Amino acid sequence: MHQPAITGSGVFTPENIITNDELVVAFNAYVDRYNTENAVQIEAGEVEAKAHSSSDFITSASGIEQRHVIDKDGILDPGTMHPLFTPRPDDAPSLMAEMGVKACQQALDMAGKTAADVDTVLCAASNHERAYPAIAIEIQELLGIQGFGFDMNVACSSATFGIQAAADMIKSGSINSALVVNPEICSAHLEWRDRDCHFIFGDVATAVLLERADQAAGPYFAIKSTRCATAFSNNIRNNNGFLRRSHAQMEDRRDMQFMQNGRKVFKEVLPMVSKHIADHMVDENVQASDLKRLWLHQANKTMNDFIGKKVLGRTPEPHEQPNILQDYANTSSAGSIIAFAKYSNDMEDGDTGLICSFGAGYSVGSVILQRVG
Ligand code: CO8
Repeated sequence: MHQPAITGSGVFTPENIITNDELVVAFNAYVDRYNTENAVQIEAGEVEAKAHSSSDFITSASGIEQRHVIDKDGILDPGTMHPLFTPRPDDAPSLMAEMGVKACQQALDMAGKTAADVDTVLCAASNHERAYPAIAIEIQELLGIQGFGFDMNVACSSATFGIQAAADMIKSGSINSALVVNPEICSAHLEWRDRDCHFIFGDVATAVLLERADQAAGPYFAIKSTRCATAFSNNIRNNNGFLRRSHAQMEDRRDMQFMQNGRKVFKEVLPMVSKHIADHMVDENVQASDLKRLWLHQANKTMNDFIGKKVLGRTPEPHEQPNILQDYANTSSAGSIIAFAKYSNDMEDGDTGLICSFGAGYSVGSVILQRVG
């Protein structure tokens, strides 16, 4: 059995930022327009009036202050309320592949490696912009990697499930290295016209390079153990899919975008995640006092505060459980990897940390890491 390690990480951050205030101004303009257009039906009780959103609510309910997006103009146009991307011909790189390549290149540079050192690309994300060919294979082609690639989707847990899949292949010897890449264009499947969720998501791409530890060119994080779990729930759901035409459901329907029962998710996922991490630590003989850092999924600050306190048995210091959601919002599978990429370079030889992601499915994945070098 070979020891797998994370030897490099990368984050591609889109330049455009939408602050909560900007988002709320656009949303409230849309609401006013909607209520005016539907004034007669609202008056007759046939249509429900929409309510304004508020920056204060967003910050206090989620901890999110802004989000990065690929297209800002479409989202903030009250007549559009979703991003607008120029269609690309089949012989041009797709958007997800382009973002993914940028994150992968950073991970390779950090590890001091090139495409020639990589055997596999796993594109692990919440959505893939087409059914086939796999985005992973396109990234493989754009980077000039030999070997193979495939796409996988476990919603917000895609990155940790991808790390487990790649680490297991390295352990067994079927591959020596893999790029696990998470291009998340959350803005395109968020319903920006729904005040319950319009503030939740942002766009980003992350990547980690996994290699056999004995092939690392510099300091690395040994992957000591991984654990994945799922339990079916309809509380986070998106009904878009290839059967739409067959169901005669091509219209603009609410359930074709991200939908969630946020309160239920909160109540059900927190105990699941806390127990998952606690069991994983017990089985691997990791004490709370051994953990120098928690890189948690970035959905909600209150959720992370709760999980951090449960895991450490006390309120974590900010540097022990870094949050990035105030700047990025929820970026689905990429969130815990942004936290890891931005807050791991100061770890010292022998330090232990834990990545944990959780979300739709329900799904939860944890990765115990130890710094070497
Ligand atoms: N402005 C003002 N008031 C508001 C707003 C708003 N924008 N939104 C809601 N309110 C009101 C509500 O109407 C409600 O009013 P009332 O009390 O009168 O009924 C009140 O504020 C409280 O509303 P909520 O109960 O909804 O508020 P919460 O405190 O529960 O906070 C959250 C809402 C922040 C959404 C919270 O429930 C949460 O974070 N839940 C967990 C979310 C989570 O982790 N989801 C994970 C999903 S992500 C995932 O798995 C990946 C899926 C794939 C990616 C999809 C990309 C698009």
